[in-house]
Amino acid sequence: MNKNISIVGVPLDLGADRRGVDMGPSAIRYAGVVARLEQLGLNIQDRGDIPVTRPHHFTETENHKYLDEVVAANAKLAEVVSDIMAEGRFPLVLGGDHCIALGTVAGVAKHKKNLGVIWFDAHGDLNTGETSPSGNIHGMPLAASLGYGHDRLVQIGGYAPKLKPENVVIIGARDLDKGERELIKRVGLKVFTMHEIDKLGMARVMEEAIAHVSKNTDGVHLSLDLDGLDPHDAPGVGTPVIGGISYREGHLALEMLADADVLCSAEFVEVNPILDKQNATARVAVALMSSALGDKLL
Ligand code: NNH
Ligand code: MN
Ligand code: MN
Ligand code: MN
Repeated sequence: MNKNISIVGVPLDLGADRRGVDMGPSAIRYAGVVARLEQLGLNIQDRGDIPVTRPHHFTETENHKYLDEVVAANAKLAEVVSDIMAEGRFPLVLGGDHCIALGTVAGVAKHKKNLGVIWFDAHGDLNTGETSPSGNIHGMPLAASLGYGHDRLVQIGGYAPKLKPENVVIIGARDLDKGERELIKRVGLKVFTMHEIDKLGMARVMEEAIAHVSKNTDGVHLSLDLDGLDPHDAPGVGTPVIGGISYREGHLALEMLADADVLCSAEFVEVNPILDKQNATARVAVALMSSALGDKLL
């Protein structure tokens, strides 16, 4: 496993309706991410935050809220993440709402022609401007990374598509919009909904998921939306959905991922300290990062 980790924060909340997720990077740092990962014997470099400009007023472009600001921040993020990869380090990106996956994936996939992705989320993030019920870009990054949606999102980083559908799995889905279900069927995406997790158990789901994303890929990116967890364990998220993955199941999933030793990059998104209870969600995020990066209980 790559022991050289570079942390980058993205204080951006314009992809979502609830304000406050822009404070996610601060909350996760406050929860002790650097010290916790250093304890694992990792070399941690904190590169600070991507500069994000405050909008002067609300804008909406063809059912995309704050398209200019989202594109600008993600273009910068893609460059920084690509630089980290070029240095042979592991990018660990702290969100921010999930629209930042546009930039992270663009930066990572530049160096991995067959990138595998584990998308841990209550949602599919497979909307386009045509299908989105909200106009929020955080519901679109997986579609855009696969080449579907607004050209300015699809082309972040200057190339497209970033991902092949057969290299992606979604885990934890329980709130999929109509257009998202259609895209899943059309491109044949592998999705482990809560139904499969309940029925098969997390261990079996992760065995299958890891096998799926490791086949014919040259690295795996973990995109973890904290709303994939149950709101009981991760209350500080903008769009909580009951019936999610437990804290323990989340740990098991990421410990199995660490054991498989396939990750090349990761991002933890949607931590909203305003909606949180005493920074619990940021602390859960740090605990899960630690599991994903090799924490052993013994
Ligand atoms: N599917 C909804 C939308 O596109 C909600 C997306 N919200 C998320 N996604 N938090 O992970 O607006
Ligand atoms: Mn998401
Ligand atoms: Mn979500
Ligand atoms: Mn653990």
